[in-house]
Amino acid sequence: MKTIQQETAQILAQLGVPSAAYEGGDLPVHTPITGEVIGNVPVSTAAQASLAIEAAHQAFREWRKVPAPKRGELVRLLGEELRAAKTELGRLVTMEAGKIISEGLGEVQEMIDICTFAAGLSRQLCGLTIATERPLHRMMETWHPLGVTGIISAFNFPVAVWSWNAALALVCGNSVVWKPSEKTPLTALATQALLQRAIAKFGNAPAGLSAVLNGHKEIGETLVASHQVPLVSATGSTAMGNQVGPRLADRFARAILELGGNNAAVVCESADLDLTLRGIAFSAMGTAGQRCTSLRRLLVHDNVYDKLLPRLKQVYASVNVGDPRESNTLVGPLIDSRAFDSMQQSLSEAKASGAAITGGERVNVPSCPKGIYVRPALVEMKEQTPTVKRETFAPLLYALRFHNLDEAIRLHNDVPQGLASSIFTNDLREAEQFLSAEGSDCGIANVNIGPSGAEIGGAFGGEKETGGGRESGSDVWKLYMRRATNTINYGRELPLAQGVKFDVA
Ligand code: UN1
Repeated sequence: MKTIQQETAQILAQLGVPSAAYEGGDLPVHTPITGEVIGNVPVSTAAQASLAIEAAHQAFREWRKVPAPKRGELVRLLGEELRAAKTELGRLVTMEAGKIISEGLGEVQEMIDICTFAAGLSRQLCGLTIATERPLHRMMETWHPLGVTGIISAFNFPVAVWSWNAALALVCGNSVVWKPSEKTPLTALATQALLQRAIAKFGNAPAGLSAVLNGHKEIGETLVASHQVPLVSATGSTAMGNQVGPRLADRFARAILELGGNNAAVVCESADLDLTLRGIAFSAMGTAGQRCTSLRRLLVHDNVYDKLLPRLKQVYASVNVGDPRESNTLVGPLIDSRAFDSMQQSLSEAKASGAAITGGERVNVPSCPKGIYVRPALVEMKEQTPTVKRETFAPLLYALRFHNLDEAIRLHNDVPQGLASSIFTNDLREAEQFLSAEGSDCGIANVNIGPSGAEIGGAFGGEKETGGGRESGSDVWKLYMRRATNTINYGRELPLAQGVKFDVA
């Protein structure tokens, strides 16, 4: 039997990562599966970060001249590399982030999908032609490449979030510099190696087009401070966004912020409870509750609460928690002991406010004694306390009763975050009210599916403390480009707009 270190090294070698990139460095990488060290990654200094940004800036100056559909060809090639390496990269996501196998593979699928999307998009970066008020004039919009795109990503989607940003940035004519989470540098190195393979097949992409900078906060700070980086896309906690957002605003750079969520499901009286139960289970317990979009608040109509909750408790008590590499596991480990501590802190606060708690205790997984495994917690609250309003990044679901939809929507929106939301109902009026301007205040609002597991084709992100950014599909590409409005006079006169007269001759 291979050790977990041997397996990690083997996958990294297969994906083209040289051993010097993960051996002998000073950033230890712990697999949450067993708590063991599976790599020691050299960290970049702030000076190295500045050099990489300078190289990316020079690369941008060349890349912006390459026709967009040609740039799309590079992203298509990246998609091919990802398809070929799906099993290995998915497995590495499992090893480094602790996701179950199908979620590790799903993360890579999300990368493949955004590459397909972006390759098609590379022929559709179109601007409007706008009617002008002046004769023999034409007005139009042109979209130009923006510059170096900085990407700061979190441990829980260690590679997909990079791909949402990088695939769009590259077809838009930008270069990319990536600071991954210090908890997941190996998957970042592997992804960069796959991009390098695609670049080699592409043939003539400028050097420095993409960089990965492993390390700590200083790297992110360098990206945020650099005048050569006109856009930073940052995914992580609201506290991180609070550091990044104002500094970018200070130098008038663009920010795409995808920060904390506190996502709810509203379960109405008419809901299909079988479907609701499955929707809740995946959203609340999938990825061990460590998605930005994880379901954390369950608002249930008084008339169905006592039917739904006992069934849900049964699911919570019986769901398989364990080694994410086992095929029957649905809930893998927490990322580290800090995640466990913050979960326990929230549980004890909830208890003090009179909550009834099912689960939440450590689960002993004999083959992984140092991994942090926990039974997901279902917490029946009397009211929406400050504890409920705070995001706890763990498998923790607060349940609350409501009596009518207006009250449910009030409770739903009464938190600082605004990422994802959902309603379970078979009543058209209720569904439409929830989706209306007076309904959910989130960036994502779903009917009869949970708040998590968004597809790449839509714009992803949310309001309020979630940061307001959007990534991935729809027309999000516009955030990665600069818009020029062009007015062209093809006549011999010079009529001024608004009828202004200014005759000097
Ligand atoms: C995140 O947790 O930061 O909607 C992203 C989802 C995934 C992305 C989550 N597609 O759950």
